[in-house]
Amino acid sequence: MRKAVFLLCALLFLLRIGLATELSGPLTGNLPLSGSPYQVVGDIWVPQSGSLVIEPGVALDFQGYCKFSIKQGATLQAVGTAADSIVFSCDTLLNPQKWVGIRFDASASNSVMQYCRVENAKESGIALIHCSLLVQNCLITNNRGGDWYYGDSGAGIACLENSNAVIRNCTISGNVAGVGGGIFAATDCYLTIEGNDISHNANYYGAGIYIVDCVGADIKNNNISDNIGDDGTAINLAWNESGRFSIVANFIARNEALYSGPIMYLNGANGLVMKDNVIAHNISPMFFSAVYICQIAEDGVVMTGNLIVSNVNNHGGGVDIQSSNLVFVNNVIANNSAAAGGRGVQLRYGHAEIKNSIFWNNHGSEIDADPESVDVSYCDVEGGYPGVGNIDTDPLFRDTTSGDYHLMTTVCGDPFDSPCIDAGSPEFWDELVDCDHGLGSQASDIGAYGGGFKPCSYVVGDANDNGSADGVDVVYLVNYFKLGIAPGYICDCPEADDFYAPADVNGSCEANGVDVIYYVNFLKGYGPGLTFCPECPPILK
Ligand SMILES: [Ca+2]
Ligand SMILES: [Ca+2]
Ligand SMILES: [Ca+2]
Repeated sequence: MRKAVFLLCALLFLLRIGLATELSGPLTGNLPLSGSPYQVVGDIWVPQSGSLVIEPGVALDFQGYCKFSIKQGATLQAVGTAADSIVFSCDTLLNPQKWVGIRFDASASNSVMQYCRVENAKESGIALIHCSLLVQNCLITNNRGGDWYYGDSGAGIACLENSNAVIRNCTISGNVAGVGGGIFAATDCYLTIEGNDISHNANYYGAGIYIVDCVGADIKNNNISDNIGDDGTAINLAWNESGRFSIVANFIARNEALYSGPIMYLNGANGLVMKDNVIAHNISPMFFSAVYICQIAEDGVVMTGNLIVSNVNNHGGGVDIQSSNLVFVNNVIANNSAAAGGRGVQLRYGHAEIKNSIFWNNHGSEIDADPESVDVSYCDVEGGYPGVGNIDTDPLFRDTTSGDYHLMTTVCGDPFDSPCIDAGSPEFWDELVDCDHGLGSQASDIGAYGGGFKPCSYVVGDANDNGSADGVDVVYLVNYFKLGIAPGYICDCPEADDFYAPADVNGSCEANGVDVIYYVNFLKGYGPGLTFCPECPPILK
C-alpha cells in the first residue's frame, strides 16, 4: 500500500512537472489558466505599447533571478478573484537567489493588479517608475528592498519618480528593506494608501511606510501594526517640502523602533492632517515620542480626534512638535510612559491652539511649551494648565485596560458621569451624540469622541450680517441675486461648503429666489417661520 502511494505521488509529481509551461521573453494577449503553472526561466516582459491579461488562478513560478517588466506604454491586467488569486513567486529552496520582482516602467496608466500574491522577490515585489498603478486586494509578502533612491528600499511596493499608486485593501506583511519595508515612495509621487493591513515588516527607516520628496499621500483606514525598525517605524515622512498629507482613521499599534525611534516621524511637508487615528502600545526604548512632527509649513498640522495612548519611550511620550503651527482639537494623550524625561505634548518653535483635549497620566509634564506660544482652552490637564475652561479632574475613561477611552456616562450603563461631558468649547458641537461618540447634549465634550462639528454663527434670515432679520435683509437679498453684491456672511458647513446659510430661510440648504418669496410672505404675516438648513444649524450670535 505504502509503495502504491509513493508511486502515485511520484507520478503526480512528474505529471505536474510535465504540465508546467516554460515562459520567457515578450508576452502579449492572454496568459491562460490552462497553461498554468508557468515556470519562468528567463526575463519576461510586456513589450512597448503591448497589453497582457493574466487569467485568475494563474501561477508564475520564477526559476532564476528573472524579472517581469511592463514596458513603456504597455498595460498589465492581472485581475484574479478572491478564490483564484494570481501568484508571482519562486520556490526559495529550489531558487535561493530568488527572482527580481515586477517593474512597471513608464507603462500605461490603466494597469491593475487585483487579487494577486507577490512574494519572495529580491528587488521590491512591485516597483513603478514614471507611471500609475492600482494595486487592490493583493497579498505582498516576504519581499526584499530594491536598489532605488536609497539602496535596499521598498521591499513590498516601491513608487518612484512621478508615479501615482493606489494601494487598497492589501495585506503587506513580512517584507524587509533598509528603507520602507512595506511601502516606499520617492520623488514627486502621490499615493492613496487605504484599507490595508501593513504589519510585521522590518527595516531601519519607516518599516511600514516611508515617503520621501513626494507631493503627498492620503493614508486612511489602515492597520499599521507590529512593524519593527530603527526610526519612524509605522509611518516615516521625510523631506516632503511641497507635500500635503492626510493620515486618517488608522490603527497604529505595537510597532517597535529600536534607536532614534519615533513611531511616526513626520518631517517636512506643506500641510498635515491627522484625524481619528489610534496610536497605542508602540515602543521606542532609545529615543523620543510616539509622534514626532517637524517643519510642517503653510497650513501646519491639524490634529483632531486622535487617541495617543499607552506608548512606551525613552524620552518624550505622546507628541513632539517642532517648528510647526498646530491646531489640536479633541485628542486624548494618556498613559504614555517614558524612562527618562517625558511629557504628553512638547512644542518648540511654533504656535499651538489646543482645545477640547485630555492630557492624563503621562510621564513627566503634560504640556511642555513656551506659554507665549501655546493657547490651551477647554482641556482636561492633569496638574492643571492656565487657560479658559481648563479642568484638572480624572476624565473617567470607560476602561483603559481594554483600550476604551470613551468617557463614562451613566446614560450608557457606566457607574459615573465623566466631568468632560459637555465641558468643551462652545465653538464646537458634538457631530454625533450616542454612546460611541459625543455624550450628554450636543454641547461639545472634551476627549477624542466628542466635538467634530463647528457650527456657523449666524441669525436665520440676517442676509446682511447686522444681527437681525428684517425687511432690510430682503432688499439686500434682492440686490444680491440681481446684482451679485457680496453676501455678508458665508458659512463653511460640512455638508454644504461655502454655503450662504443666513439667506436660506426655507431650510432647503440653498439660497436662491425661492427664499426671497418665502421671506416676503413671512414678513407679511403669512407662511411658516424662518427655517435654517438642518445640515448647517446656526449658533445664535
Ligand atoms: Ca456633549
Ligand atoms: Ca439683517
Ligand atoms: Ca432656500
